[in-house]
Amino acid sequence: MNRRKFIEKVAAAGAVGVIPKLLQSQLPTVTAEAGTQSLPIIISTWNHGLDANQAAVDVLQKGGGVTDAVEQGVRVPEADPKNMSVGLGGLPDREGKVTLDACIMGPDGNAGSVCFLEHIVHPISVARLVMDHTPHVMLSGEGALQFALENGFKKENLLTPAAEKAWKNWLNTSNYDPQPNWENQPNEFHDTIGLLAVDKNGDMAGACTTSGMGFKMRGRVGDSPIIGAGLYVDNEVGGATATGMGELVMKTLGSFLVVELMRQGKSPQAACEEAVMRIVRKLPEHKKYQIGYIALDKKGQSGAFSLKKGFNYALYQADENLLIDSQSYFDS
Ligand code: SD4
Repeated sequence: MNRRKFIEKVAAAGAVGVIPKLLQSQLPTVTAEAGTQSLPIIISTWNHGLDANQAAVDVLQKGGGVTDAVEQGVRVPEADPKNMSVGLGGLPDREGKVTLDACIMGPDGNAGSVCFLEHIVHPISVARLVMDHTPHVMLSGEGALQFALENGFKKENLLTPAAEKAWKNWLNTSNYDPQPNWENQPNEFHDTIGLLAVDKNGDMAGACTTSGMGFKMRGRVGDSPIIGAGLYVDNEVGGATATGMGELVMKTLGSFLVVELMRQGKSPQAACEEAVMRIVRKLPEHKKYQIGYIALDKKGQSGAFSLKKGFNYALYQADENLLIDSQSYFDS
């Protein structure tokens, strides 16, 4: 697709994505979901999802498996030093150390995860190895690093000059006060990437990877590597993944909740809305933060919903890869 056509499509998709503030009783019913979509379909969080989706599609088109596709997809933002919220170049914790969280799930129900991992550009591939080659689901910190190094990963400095500068700047106030969408300024900050795929056979996998909240406390682990919080995939039903303030997602086990709501018959859209509403009802701190969910079911129906305006996601469907503005609970 040429650049102009692509931009027009983004603009058209964005135009339908903004809705006024929603009251709980007025949550929209999305109707464009009936029937089975043409597969494969890939959905991922934020604008870095466009390139990630493309890398995932390339794997599927070459005959690769759906788990390979999601892994290869999220490796793209992990390797991008300009992306300050995933992998290389991610914002550090308050001590200036970049610590990464990632997890992956495949169609067989298997899962792998790493958290508080330092010095490795591709935590998602370490999580994949944990899934495929250990009796465990999650490795953390030193143990995860040791496992990575034993398996041929290279130890690297992940703190780029730009991230170091941002950290030194932050030290002037040392005030941990994440703002909604603050990591989503074009060409500078993004956010966590979560990516879900359903291949032409209807098999599903998902991956999620992040450097977590910038300037977090040392040792803090977010939702992204927690199976059921930042990511959940059940090949009988569908998958979901989350971005935003991880503590709220963890307190409600958001991605598992979305998948269970789909299992009970809700559409991916309605399930994402209900998971956001769970946070609104239960956690008063929701007013300060952003949360975004995306979901995909086995038939290729997709949905997304966020607390605040400003969340977007990339959807690859029927040979088109579009950036779409999510509907949100608040109108700002
Ligand atoms: C976390 N959920 O560590 C991640 C951060 C994130 O957009 O998604 N930022 O809490």
